[in-house]
Amino acid sequence: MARGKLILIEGLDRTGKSTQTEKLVKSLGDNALLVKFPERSTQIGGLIDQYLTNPEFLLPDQAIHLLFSANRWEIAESMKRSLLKGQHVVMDRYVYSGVAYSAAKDTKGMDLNWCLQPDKGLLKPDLTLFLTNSDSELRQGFGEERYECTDFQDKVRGQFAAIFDTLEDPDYKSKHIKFLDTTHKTIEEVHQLVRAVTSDYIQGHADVNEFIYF
Ligand code: 2DT
Ligand code: MG
Repeated sequence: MARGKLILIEGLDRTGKSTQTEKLVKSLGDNALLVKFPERSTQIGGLIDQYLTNPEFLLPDQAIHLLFSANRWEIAESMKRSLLKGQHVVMDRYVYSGVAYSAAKDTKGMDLNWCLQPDKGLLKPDLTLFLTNSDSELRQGFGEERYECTDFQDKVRGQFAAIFDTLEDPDYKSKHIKFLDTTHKTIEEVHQLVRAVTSDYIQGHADVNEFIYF
């Protein structure tokens, strides 16, 4: 039996990732599973949730970085089992967010390469849809969590660009990463795009069974 595909929707805050991952999973039917990172319901996820929601809950930048990665490792085996059973797994954020948000802090020694190391060996997405949006109203209305402010988001945007321009393998990038500009598009229009790109990929790679790893 063909394995399922590992599909990732990535981007900055408020670009519509959660809405689009939910709609994509629904449109793929019974055969798809949604995984959101950070997964806040696990023990490690509980610590991450406290860090994000409570400004007084302090952790060194290195420590919280490793917890975000550990949160992916906690779920890695069960994700792989689902894929092997033929289920598609659709993720809302993953390794690229892990690297971009931490590297955006400019902490000494925490460059892109350092940030990627703890995720080495995790499954790499078959398809990443990176959502960008330059609607100006998105620059207002951030929530209350750590990282949700315009200055920091601008730094994260720069780090995402650096990952895709300098860190990621160009051959992998051209085959497995698609950039979708959602500016001035409705939720439904973006969904149709996401759906089209995803079904093209799934059909075009139906017989590919080997996994790719970070
Ligand atoms: P949500 O708003 O999507 O719940 O994310 N983050 C996320 C990191 O700093 N490192 C990671 O590895 C991941 C997956 C992005 C909460 C915040 O957590 C950040 C925003
Ligand atoms: Mg958020």
